[in-house]
Amino acid sequence: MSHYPDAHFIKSANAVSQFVPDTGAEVAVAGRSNAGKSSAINIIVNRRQFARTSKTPGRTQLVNFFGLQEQRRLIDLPGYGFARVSDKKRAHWRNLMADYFECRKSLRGLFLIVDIRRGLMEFDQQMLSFAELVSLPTHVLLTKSDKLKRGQAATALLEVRRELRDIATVQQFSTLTRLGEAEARAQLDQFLSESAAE
Ligand SMILES: Nc1nc2c(ncn2[C@@H]2O[C@H](COP(=O)(O)OP(=O)(O)OP(=O)(O)O)[C@@H](O)[C@H]2O)c(=O)[nH]1
Ligand SMILES: [Mg+2]
Repeated sequence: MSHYPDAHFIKSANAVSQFVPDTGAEVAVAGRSNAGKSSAINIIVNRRQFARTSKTPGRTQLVNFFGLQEQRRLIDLPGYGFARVSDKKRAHWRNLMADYFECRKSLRGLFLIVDIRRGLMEFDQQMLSFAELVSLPTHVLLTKSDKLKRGQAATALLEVRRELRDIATVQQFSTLTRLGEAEARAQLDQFLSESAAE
């Protein structure tokens, strides 16, 4: 059964004016294109193809709002670092992200999805700096852990934990083996139950 039986898609937004009302609490999921954001959401919510996944990078190009419960939302953000888009589209993406992060009072936490084989890349670092600047609690999911041998995955985790210092927490994750599922869910629940920052 789904951890959130009433989970549902609310809407996709391409501009601030289309965002859902900024009340209650929400958690955003960000990361490089194709890192596995939508897949991670599906595992955490325990629903297949709840958020649409794709082998083609750049699948999620809008800010997608999902309702988990009354006044509790999960946001699937468009991936960054996708090379094959025009400068115009990239600028639009940047502005949309900046608008989202700057305006959402209901934002309680950020899940940063990182491919464990790549580690933290430039865009991830930028996202982390931003989260730190606005004191947004952040949790990194090192996903696709199934693609590495156990020892290699453990080393990658230590390396990222060292780089993050106390900026964010981090864990291994895999949508294939469902490694880290319970830990990720507990983190989501914790973010959503936190009260708004003053
Ligand atoms: N082996 C493995 N494959 C994964 C995992 N997570 C995601 N994938 C695959 O990676 C690809 C991209 O996954 P998505 O969830 O669509 O990635 P995304 O970050 O939402 O991508 P965009 O929306 O394009 O930015 C798909 O082919 C997934 O099946 C994982 O933990 N293990
Ligand atoms: Mg996606």
